[in-house]
Amino acid sequence: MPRIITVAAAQLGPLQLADTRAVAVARMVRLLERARVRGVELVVFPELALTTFFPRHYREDVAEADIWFEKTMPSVDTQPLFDAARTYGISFHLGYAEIAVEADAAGIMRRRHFNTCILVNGSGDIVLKYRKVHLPGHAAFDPKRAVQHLEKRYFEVGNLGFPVVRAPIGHLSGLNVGMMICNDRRWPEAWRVLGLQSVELVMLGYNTPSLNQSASGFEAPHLRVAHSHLSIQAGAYQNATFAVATAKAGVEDGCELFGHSIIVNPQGEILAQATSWDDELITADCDLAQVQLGRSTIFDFEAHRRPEAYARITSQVGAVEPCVWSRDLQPGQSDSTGGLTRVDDRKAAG
Ligand code: ING
Repeated sequence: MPRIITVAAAQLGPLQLADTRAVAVARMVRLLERARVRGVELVVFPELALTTFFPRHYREDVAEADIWFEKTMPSVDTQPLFDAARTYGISFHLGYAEIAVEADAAGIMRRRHFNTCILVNGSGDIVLKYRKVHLPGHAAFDPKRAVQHLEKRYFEVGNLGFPVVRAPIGHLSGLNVGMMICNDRRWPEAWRVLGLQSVELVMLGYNTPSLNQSASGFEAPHLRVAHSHLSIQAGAYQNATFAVATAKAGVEDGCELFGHSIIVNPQGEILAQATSWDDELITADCDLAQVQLGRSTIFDFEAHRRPEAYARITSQVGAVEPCVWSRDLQPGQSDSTGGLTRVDDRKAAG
């Protein structure tokens, strides 16, 4: 029995500072209705889908930003979305700002703030939750920037890792699903942690300005979309997984976010792409058998990966200066953590 599921990226147009959650939820319910008509079983909504991208707004007192956070999920405002999904039997991914009362690393119970997404199945169960790990931008007001990007001010680093779960989705008895959020897509480590858990479909939402806001150099505008697609296509290909990447797009309070939501297959090919910067549903049939080619050949991790050469990836945070060449520097000696005894050699050595 082929495992083929129809999925959708439900792109949202702009949400203004003045827009209520009810406005966002009503638009998302309309997209769910369109998804039902097209036989879609899994819908991916964007990052921070319930509000404007508020990290562009500086608040001296961060507690004022709590108005943009959900204290419960579902809530009165979001219940219509859960109800519609249950009525249609559609699973959905939702990105939102989460306040959670839970212990921190020091064991202190407190209100914690995360950039979060959840996967809700057709029965309304929250199947998976992820909290954004890679928070771009800055924590303090930056006078040099045209537009602020204050995710480090309003969110803590996600503390759930990059989980994958095999869960019934639509008519499939099991689908290996994982999630990431926006900036995470630019970090190959995020994709690989999901790939090492045999993920078959990665869901991600994003809010990405169409113009570079930092004053740190020129970036041609066309590269904003190119880099986004490059990251998603590479991540999908190098981990033999499908990916659904959904934008919040359009001009929010004068700040332009690009759309170009895409659905990508395990060969890194774009199966569908949004063409507007507004509410738009794009769909694709995903034949999960397509993950096998990469997984059994080029990206057969068990056969080909060499973690003993990758130590820098988890032991280092920033880059270090390289060794300086000299005649007595042996070839390969420069990576002090690499070139360790290969696992096979270790086995041979007993
Ligand atoms: N947005 C942007 C993103 O990673 C960004 C921030 C844009 C970083 C362009 C670097 C370059 O797509 C979020 N919300 O992470």
